[in-house]
Amino acid sequence: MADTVGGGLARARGGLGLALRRILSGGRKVEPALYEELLETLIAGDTGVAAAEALVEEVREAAIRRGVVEAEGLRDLVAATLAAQLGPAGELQLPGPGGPPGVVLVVGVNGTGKTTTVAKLAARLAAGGRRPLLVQADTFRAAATEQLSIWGDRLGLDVIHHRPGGDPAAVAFDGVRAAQARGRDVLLVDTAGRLHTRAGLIEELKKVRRVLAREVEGAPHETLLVIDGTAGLNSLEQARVFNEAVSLTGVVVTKLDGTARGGVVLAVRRELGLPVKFVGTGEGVGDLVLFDPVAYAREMLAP
Ligand SMILES: Nc1nc2c(ncn2[C@@H]2O[C@H](COP(=O)(O)OP(=O)(O)OP(=O)(O)O)[C@@H](O)[C@H]2O)c(=O)[nH]1
Ligand SMILES: [Mg+2]
Repeated sequence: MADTVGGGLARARGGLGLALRRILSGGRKVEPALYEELLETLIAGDTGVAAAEALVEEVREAAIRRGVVEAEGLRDLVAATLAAQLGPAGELQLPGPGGPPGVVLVVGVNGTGKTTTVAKLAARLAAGGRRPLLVQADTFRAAATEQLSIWGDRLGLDVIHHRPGGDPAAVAFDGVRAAQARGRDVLLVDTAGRLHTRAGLIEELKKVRRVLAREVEGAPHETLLVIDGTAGLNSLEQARVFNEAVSLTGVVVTKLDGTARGGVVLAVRRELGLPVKFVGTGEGVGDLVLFDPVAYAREMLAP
């Protein structure tokens, strides 16, 4: 399984990583213009201005302390600073054996990769010995059930769903009951893509969350926002709204394959204080990588 960032995120070396390595090479001297370029490159890579400024400032201070004069000598400092600002790696926090079933609620705007991420997470959990149940609380699109059912067939996992137009919270309720009846220890709850600007849709999501919280102790144990890594910093605004509505525990950034905007992982951490838990690097079921900041930063900056 592509479980290390080095495998799955080898593409971090392209895009932002490549741009950073270009600046920090070629026998250049450390000078103000170089820090300017570093700053501009980070901002162009979607780290957000505040995160970029904080990172460059910290690198500059560390470089002075250590007397670094060659640009290449900055690589390790940039990698270490980036990793520190990204925080620790964020595995899923689910109840262990003997506890209630783990509940993972997956939310986000249209087309970010929620359904695919639910399938990928299920495969990962199953490979780790858990017994997941898929719950399709997207009753908005008829095709949503079919899409998740295809994944369920492929993975050999059951899918709980209702008719299109039904109440998503009722599906969540049935999901919990089915998990108990069938001895499943993790529920992965997919939801309809929704505009963060539509209050009614956000209320519906809150109701799904309330039902899960009422039916399972401590649930949802994870509420993951799926954002599209190519969509730019607009994702942060969405994240704030979802966070307020359903208390996010982490973020999954999808489509980080082949984007120059990988810096969004830093913006998420800095602006929202939320860990990026996983990164999607393709459409296949194995294309989900546990996000490890140290490995990610190293991968980006290693020669
Ligand atoms: N390249 C790439 N494509 C992805 C990734 N994750 C999802 N996709 C693709 O993005 C498209 C949308 O994925 P879905 O999982 O259907 O997205 P969704 O958020 O469930 O969409 P809605 O339910 O309509 O809101 C599909 O074509 C996926 O194959 C990823 O990490 N990388
Ligand atoms: Mg979907």
